[in-house]
Amino acid sequence: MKLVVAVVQDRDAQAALAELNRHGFGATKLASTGGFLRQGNSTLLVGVSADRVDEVLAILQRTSRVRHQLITPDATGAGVEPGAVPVEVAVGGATVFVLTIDRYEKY
Ligand code: 2BA
Repeated sequence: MKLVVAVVQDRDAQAALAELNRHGFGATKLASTGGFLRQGNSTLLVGVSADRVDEVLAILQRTSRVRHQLITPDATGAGVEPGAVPVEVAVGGATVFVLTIDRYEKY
């Protein structure tokens, strides 16, 4: 048994959930916040047998897009410095962790 933990952009989460459900995977969506941009994103939890992990990864790959975002660095958190230059960051598609689950119970 594996647990796929995937951080995706909010805009991609519904499509990912729909595809996961369509293919018979159970999933949970948690509201999360990126530590760098401090903006909302979605974390999907998908419990899956080890032999089907690649199917889940393929779904996440095709439903998650890379988007480019301009941010103005605020290193201290005290406010953007005058004259600070915006930089572009590429966000997404999906940041995925696959964990081995020792035990899975459902009551
Ligand atoms: P954020 O932490 O808000 O990061 C958004 C995007 O900002 C990242 O996209 C990356 O392109 C950029 N970024 C992050 N940290 C940076 C830094 N120190 N310097 C310059 N640019 C930086 P993604 O890599 O696609 O990550 C999207 C979201 O996935 C992240 O949102 C975070 O919520 C999650 N994530 C990414 N890597 C993670 C990790 N190793 N552990 C846990 N969560 C992670």
